[in-house]
Amino acid sequence: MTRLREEDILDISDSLKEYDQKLVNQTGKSLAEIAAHAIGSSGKRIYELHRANPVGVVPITSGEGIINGFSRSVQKIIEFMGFTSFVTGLKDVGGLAEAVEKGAKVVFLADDDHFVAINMANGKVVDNGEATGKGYAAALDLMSGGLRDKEVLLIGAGPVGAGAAAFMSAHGAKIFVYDVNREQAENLLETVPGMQIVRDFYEALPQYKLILDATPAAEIIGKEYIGEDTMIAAPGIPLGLSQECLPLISDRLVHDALEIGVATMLFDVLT
Ligand code: PYL
Repeated sequence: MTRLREEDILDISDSLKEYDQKLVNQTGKSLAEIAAHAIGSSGKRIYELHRANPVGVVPITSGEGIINGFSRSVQKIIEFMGFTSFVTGLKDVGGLAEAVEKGAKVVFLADDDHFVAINMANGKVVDNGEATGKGYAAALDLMSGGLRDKEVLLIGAGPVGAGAAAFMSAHGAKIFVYDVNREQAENLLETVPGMQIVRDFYEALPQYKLILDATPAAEIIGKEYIGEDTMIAAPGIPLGLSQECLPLISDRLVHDALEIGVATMLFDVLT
């Protein structure tokens, strides 16, 4: 899992309203509506049922330690979704205890290997990777006007790619998957009926207008692959597009460091 840098999340808290509007312009739906679409539920219903339950975010010092702004960014995204949320004053075990004592129904916490949301009432655990994949696939479904019977190139068959594949398969997309680790792609085939493996990435790339880039590979897609109707959902950090692509695709590219993943985690763990 790529570890976010402070600069990746620096301005999340202050630009949520602007980002939400960008998502509405691109997909027709808000951040909350995309998250609800990702889990096939009604965001309004989840909000009405659970808005009274506080959500705790616990900073974790293990491994490479705290990322400045990470817990606050997570807390602000949850707050933007209309839920009461707080970052615990204590870290690690003390922080978890503090969250429980403060009545948190859901707790978010991340070390270098896992970022999870835990429903303290029923024990449900949602992983950021799978939720992010579902959230981005939902955004691509909305941005494209519906993935049913459309071909999508899925780059990356890890946890994010697997979450995306599950959503896209359930919504009738024809998925073609490439992973540099062929065995990982083959493993994913077992759980996603009908998906096909792409053998040569750069031979395949020009053939697809809909792309879900779920890899941490940077700048693997150059501007020669961006057509007027290319649409890309890119949960991968760093972004897989080269900088020269951005002016060509800006309004048809969905990409953020945490927002869609956290929003989908919240709705998923409460459902
Ligand atoms: C959740 C992000 C998405 C991409 N990579 C994942 C990552 O950066 N994981 C590390 C998160 C560490 C958080 C640190 C803290 O501040 O609590 N333990």
